[in-house]
Amino acid sequence: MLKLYIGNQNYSSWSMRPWLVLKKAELPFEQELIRLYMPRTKEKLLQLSSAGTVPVLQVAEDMIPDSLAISEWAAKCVPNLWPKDPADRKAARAFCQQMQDDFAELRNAAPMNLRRRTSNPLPKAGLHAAQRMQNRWQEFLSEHDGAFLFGDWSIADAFATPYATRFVSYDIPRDPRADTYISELMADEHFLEWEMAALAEEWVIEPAEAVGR
Ligand SMILES: N[C@@H](CCC(=O)N[C@@H](CS)C(=O)NCC(=O)O)C(=O)O
Repeated sequence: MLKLYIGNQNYSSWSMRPWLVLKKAELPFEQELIRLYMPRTKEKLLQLSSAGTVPVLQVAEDMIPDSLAISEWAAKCVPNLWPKDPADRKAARAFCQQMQDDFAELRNAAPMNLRRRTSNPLPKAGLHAAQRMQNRWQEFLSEHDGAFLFGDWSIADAFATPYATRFVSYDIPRDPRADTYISELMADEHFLEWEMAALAEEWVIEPAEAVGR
């Protein structure tokens, strides 16, 4: 049996990614939510793994932390979670790594907050990162037929989804092709299931709400 530990669904962009991957993989899993930024949160997270963060996937006695490591584990069970073509597969992996390491200006200027709707303009650095993000998406979209970055849905799209929500929440300007891609991700049945749970949450993380006010 698999168990995925996640953070608040309204805010935890890292948790959303492997959750989407496991859903697409049709691997049945239980989930347990650990409320972030509460007095005992860190202690609970450190009991799960030395990373001290969510997501964590429990596979029997093993604990796998990190959204990309969990996605790689799922792709061992269901290989078509990565694109078929070897060059695409390499590019998709590099893209996911970049989604983790890069774009901090966008993450900081527009933290994932699924309830949020604002049209206050982002600071320049955030806008610039958002443009770089769109350019990256368009690079892949223009090279492949289909609605997703590498044609069919792949882990790369799971890694793009939390960024796509920021374009909607913060009304970030986007090009028509990027807009179509964002709409596709936002209409995904599994994203909608996650979003519904997020919208039902009543917990508020003030520092995230204060950004861009
Ligand atoms: N690189 C990690 C990042 C995980 C991460 O930063 N998770 C946040 C929640 S979205 C967290 O657990 N924060 C709690 C903390 O750092 O105390 C991944 O991809 O899983």
